[in-house]
Amino acid sequence: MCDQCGCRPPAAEDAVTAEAERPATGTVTVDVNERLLAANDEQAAANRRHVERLGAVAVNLISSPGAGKTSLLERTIAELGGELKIGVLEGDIETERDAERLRAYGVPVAALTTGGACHLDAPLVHRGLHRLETATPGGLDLIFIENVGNLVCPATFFLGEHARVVLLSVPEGDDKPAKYPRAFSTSQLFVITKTDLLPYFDFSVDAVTADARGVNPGLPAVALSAVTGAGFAPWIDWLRKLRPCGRA
Ligand SMILES: Nc1nc2c(ncn2[C@@H]2O[C@H](COP(=O)(O)OP(=O)(O)OP(=O)(O)O)[C@@H](O)[C@H]2O)c(=O)[nH]1
Ligand SMILES: [Mg+2]
Repeated sequence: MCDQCGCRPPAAEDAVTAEAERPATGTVTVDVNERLLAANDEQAAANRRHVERLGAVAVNLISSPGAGKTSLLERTIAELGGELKIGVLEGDIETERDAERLRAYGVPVAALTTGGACHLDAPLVHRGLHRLETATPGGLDLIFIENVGNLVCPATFFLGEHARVVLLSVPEGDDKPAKYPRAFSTSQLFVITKTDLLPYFDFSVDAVTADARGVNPGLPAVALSAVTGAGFAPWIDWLRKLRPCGRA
């Protein structure tokens, strides 16, 4: 799927275990990936300083496709937009559909279209920050980065965010944190979405929270619905408390 982070589809003759995929003779692939990630991390650190110069904090949203990232942002902007100056970097493989949804709420949105890559990287976010800066000369309080829908590769790429939030929706199942541990172990908040659907799915909020804390002990969690607004207050409070990271 992606030629940057090493997640190429295996050739038919490849064995299916990581052990078997390890090169017999050397570490060439690993070295290339390490250099790529080191360059990304360097740009990400610069992004973070850039965000702070704008007076803002940045939040990176990660989930599988359709878990409810854009819906969460729509309702969050509606609730918090009058209090905080919000900007969005909207990541998608193709189309500006999500960016258009959020522009309808009157906030500046820079669409970051990856053209195939399954995650955002720090250089792309850097370009987006300049576009947001041009659109908002007065600065911003809060910058959301909606990552490409994917629970695997985005977890490896630091973008310069002050906080990373992993979303999991009720229809996806409550067994996912241990199966996709990096997304959960590198996040500062776990948001369980679409809780209005709990009556229709065999999904335990307690079990999924315990599973997430198995890979990231003490990880705070909130459970909410962007449709009904249930559970939104703790999420909004968590966002408000982030602000001192970037502002006096
Ligand atoms: N029932 C219910 N549906 C929701 C909720 N939040 C989002 N949805 C629906 O789930 C679908 C996907 O929502 P999006 O917000 O577009 O999801 P996303 O994570 O931004 O998707 P990608 O950007 O494509 O990865 C849409 O049909 C939403 O209406 C929710 O709280 N409850
Ligand atoms: Mg979206």
